[in-house]
Amino acid sequence: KLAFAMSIVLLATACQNQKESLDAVGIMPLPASVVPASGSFQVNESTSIQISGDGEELSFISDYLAQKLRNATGFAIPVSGDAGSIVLDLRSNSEDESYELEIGEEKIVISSNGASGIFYGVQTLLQAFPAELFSPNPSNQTWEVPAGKIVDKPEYAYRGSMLDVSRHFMGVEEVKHYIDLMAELKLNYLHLHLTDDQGWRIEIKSWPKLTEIGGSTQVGGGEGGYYTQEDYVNIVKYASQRFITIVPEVDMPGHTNAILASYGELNSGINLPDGDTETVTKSVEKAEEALKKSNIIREPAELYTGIEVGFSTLDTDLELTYQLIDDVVRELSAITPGPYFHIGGDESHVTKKDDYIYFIERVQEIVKSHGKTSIGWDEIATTTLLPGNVAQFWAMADNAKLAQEQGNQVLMSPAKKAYLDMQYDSTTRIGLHWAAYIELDSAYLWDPANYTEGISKKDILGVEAPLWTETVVTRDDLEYLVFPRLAAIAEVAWTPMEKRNWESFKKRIAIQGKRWELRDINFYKSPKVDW
Ligand code: TNX
Repeated sequence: KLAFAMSIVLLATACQNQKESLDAVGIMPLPASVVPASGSFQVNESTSIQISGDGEELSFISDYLAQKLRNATGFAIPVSGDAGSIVLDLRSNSEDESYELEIGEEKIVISSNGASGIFYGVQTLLQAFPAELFSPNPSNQTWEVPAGKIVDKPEYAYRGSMLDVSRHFMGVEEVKHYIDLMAELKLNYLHLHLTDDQGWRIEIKSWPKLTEIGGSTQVGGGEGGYYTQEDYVNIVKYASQRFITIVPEVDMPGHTNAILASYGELNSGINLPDGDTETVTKSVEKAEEALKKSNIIREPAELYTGIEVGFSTLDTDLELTYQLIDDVVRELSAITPGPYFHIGGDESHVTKKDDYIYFIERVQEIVKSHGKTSIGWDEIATTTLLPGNVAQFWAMADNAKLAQEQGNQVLMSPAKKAYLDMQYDSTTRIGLHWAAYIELDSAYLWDPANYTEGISKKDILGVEAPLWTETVVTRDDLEYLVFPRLAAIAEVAWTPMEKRNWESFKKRIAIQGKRWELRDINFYKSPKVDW
């Protein structure tokens, strides 16, 4: 009996020890190095935060950390420049994203040469606590983190996601909610797909009808919406405090029906949403003939609320087209502090090849003249790219190669792995499946540097997971498609390939699932995981 009781005690201690080890707390994405030590740090009524270093960024980060600790624990958690038990040590002010996190029994120190590094150290620290730390309500329990040391840095510089706010509009609060969840996964770029056939979502003061008319509907015929420039500035600021850079996209020359519906004088009439490819091609030929023969009467296209792609094009011969683009790029660049401007360039099926090339090369110059670097979907690599511009690989390996051969980098978003709008399996209630069904393991098990012939690590700027929203209407819909796959993509982008491991991910994503559940974040409970 005694032996039995003792073995229970031993087992209990063993379990507890195991639970308390820093490499078993479920850090997402997995850090480059974790060395557990014995003992733990406990947050209590005397815990405080000390900041060492200057700047608005550091004070934002310390408040961010204090707020999360206060919410869950109910303790005061004061912040000061004097002594404290949790030290945020910003050693210089570079762009450095790497950090060290040392957890001792008396003290926690997060240090980095860059504010973003400190922010990532904070994210890691929060995940080292029991999952209840993520609950919006205080709970009565011991708040311990296991001791040890983490040294961490990202594998890729660009770790992103995209929201298509054109097909279904998402308000400022929804975008901020998404930014919060991205930041926890150490993602650092949010690409906003601001325009498409179904809707124009950003105020342009010199072309007001883009939003008045072009922003007035969406897929399914709902009321649509748009961001004022003030809203956009607000999003940019909220994101940048969380070390996320906004990349605005204006998709062109295809995917432009909303423009052509707003300003008839830009419409060549090659803009016919109905019919199969053959009918469309014939109609295009007819429209072109009419254009050549006569002074065609330009009139606005009809607003479009379906989900076909590839039927619209800007008129690449028309000077007014470039006047519009110059104004749009100028106004949007002025309120975009990040380096990139995304010019779309995908699926321009009714733009003639030569016209497409002329157009993309000219638009790259416009973007450059406003101080930005162009990113475009992989089709833009069929044109001459300006140095430093980026091709976003989504479907065509040949295009990725064309970019690489020109000495330009590739952003990896292969539709078969990284598309968040792809269904998990044939029973998923929303989403599409033209590229693949993407289960959680499939989203995790790939190596960007070994995915496409001829594209290796040095050619890759980073990884981005786009969410197209043809079928995404509510916040619940969004969360269901995004989670847990966004965590898989975040780890693909953050953690070196040789450190990644599906078995480890599986355990950690179950813990991450608890953190989401406590905040009512809807996610797909993949049968591959023991939740
Ligand atoms: C293709 S991916 C598109 C989008 C659609 C998406 C749906 C890409 C560059 N273009 O217009 O929304 O498929 O999955």
